[in-house]
Amino acid sequence: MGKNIVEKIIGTHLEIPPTGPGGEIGIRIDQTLTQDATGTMAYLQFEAMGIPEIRTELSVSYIDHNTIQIGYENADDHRYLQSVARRFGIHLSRPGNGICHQVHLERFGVPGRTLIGSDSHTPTAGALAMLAIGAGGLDVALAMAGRPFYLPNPKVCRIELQGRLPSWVTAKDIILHILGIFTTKGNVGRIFEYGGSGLASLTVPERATIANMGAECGVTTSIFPSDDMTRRFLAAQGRAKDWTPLHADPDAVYEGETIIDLSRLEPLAACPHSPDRIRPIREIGPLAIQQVCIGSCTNSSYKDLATVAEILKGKTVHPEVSLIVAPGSRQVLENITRDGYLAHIIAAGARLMENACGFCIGNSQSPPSGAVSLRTSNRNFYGRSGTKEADVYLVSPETAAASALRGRLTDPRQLGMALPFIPQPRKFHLDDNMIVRPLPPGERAGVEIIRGPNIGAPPENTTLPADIDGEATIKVGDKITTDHIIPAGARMKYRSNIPRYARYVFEILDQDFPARAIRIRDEGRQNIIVAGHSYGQGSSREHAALCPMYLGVRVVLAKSFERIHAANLVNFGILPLIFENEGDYERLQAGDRLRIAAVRTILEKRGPIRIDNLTRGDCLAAAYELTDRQLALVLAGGALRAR
Ligand code: MIC
Ligand code: SF4
Repeated sequence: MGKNIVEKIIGTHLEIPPTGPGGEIGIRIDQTLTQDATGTMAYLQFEAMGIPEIRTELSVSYIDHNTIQIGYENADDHRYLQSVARRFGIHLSRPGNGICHQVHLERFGVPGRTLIGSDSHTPTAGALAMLAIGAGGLDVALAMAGRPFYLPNPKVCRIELQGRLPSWVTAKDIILHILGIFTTKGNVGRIFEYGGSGLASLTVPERATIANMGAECGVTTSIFPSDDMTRRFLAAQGRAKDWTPLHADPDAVYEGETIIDLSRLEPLAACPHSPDRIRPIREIGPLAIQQVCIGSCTNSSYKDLATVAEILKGKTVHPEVSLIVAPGSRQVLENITRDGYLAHIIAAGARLMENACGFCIGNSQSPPSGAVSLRTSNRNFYGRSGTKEADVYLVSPETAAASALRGRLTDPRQLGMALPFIPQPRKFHLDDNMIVRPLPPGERAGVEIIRGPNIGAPPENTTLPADIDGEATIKVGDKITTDHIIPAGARMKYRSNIPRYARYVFEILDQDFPARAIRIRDEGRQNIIVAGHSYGQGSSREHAALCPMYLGVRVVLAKSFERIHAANLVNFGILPLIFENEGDYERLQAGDRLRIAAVRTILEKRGPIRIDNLTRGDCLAAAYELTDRQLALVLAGGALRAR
């Protein structure tokens, strides 16, 4: 029987075979990436493991998220990261060099290799036929230490792209269409593998847009074949030697197939406040807009910005609109500058931002209250932009540029101009002078690691108590994202200081949560979070587990979980439980006193969990989908303690 691309890569990297149906596998990791907002904690954890240097082929530490540097915290984090990189043999991409996923695609990604990154959009590198997966920082630290990475044995679904996109319809519209089909929930454990005749006209950066936003579907990753397009991209990056072909066998087997005829697609938008609320632009109509942000790891490639420049050329942004442009990398910025495109963008009145995450994570360019903001990024979760009362729509760069000129949501086909032709450069202007290479092995040991006052040791959990005597400290609904659990934006500068950052747990839903949780924790009881479906959607930030853990959360009882967050909960010794009967969710209220008698013994024997609701004189059944490895971590109080 033939193999698909995922099976081929897993086949050459498998270290721990599947533990039965629905079980997990362990694979060897060739490359890792971190970014600064999750990286400090990942490296603190790596340090705690006492390993002298990394054991991967390549590990890169990017500084791209917290580049604002108001106060000393971000700058101290950057200095810590730089010293850690020198000490352990890690490449460092300095602030200003670009967004991790864009730079990794340009400079480091290699077809057929495995990559994990402490960022949920790590699958972007699937555009280069890598098996690239987002994970919590602790999992990345373990991979750097040479340990296998565990993932649910994947269900590989084929997405067949046929035909060609019509003019003005883009890769962003393809992935928005896919989000409309698959939505943001119910895809845990799946991998999307792309194939079909439609790939012939999709360049690597366009494939990267699609792979990037697969993360919003909640899939483990997305992957494309390595074909002639891949070869041309790597050659343009001066890395032709990194290319090898990689295709699915003709008789490969999949768990399902979805066929998309590209010629039938049209410009789309994801409406507030979820990336799967997809509607055609023509149907939404000419909504007045106040802000347009072009950039992020989804849409900030050379072609994206060159197209935007051609649309803006000789025109001026609408007087009511603030147009923000943030290139994905310094390479993109240098190339659009040399080729003359940047001048058109600036002349049209765009505000040029640093090559960094910036607006996408809400640490700058929050829109005015009640505003409509069009963004080319990947997430429009409630409050993520930094303005709760703003409506964020996710669109293609073409739609964004057309709308910035008109001051209203505009289908770019209405511009009445021919689609600009942007030739793919045969060779990009290349410059790696903002990548600090590792020191030779003999010189690493003496490097001093520099820690500022904001950088604290990662807190550890205690072993799971014999009984849970807890309270439903908060009850939340469906699709609670990690942005709800622990905000990024202006709060992100406390990423290396858990006691401080923990003050913002559930800030946008319930500002009293931390004080309540600390009171219960200090009474020697446990906090329990009660949630609906897809708890923990979105980012990989392990702080969404670590900060609740610090506040004494021991159990999350939900209808379902997203993959990365569930893994993070287990890594920090928090027990993820699932309602056996979803109806029980309604019978439980915030503030209810909950007891799980003999929880340790029951888990050790894999017995059924019963939760007594002492407030209502009620009881309910809960399930747990934990492998033996995960169960051991929960009992031990997390992966750092279980080593
Ligand atoms: C995001 O887009 O939400 C982030 C910020 O990149 C996160 C990582 C983080 O919270 O640091 C992600 O996607 O994993
Ligand atoms: Fe950065 Fe936004 Fe991409 Fe996250 S989604 S890595 S914040 S650009």
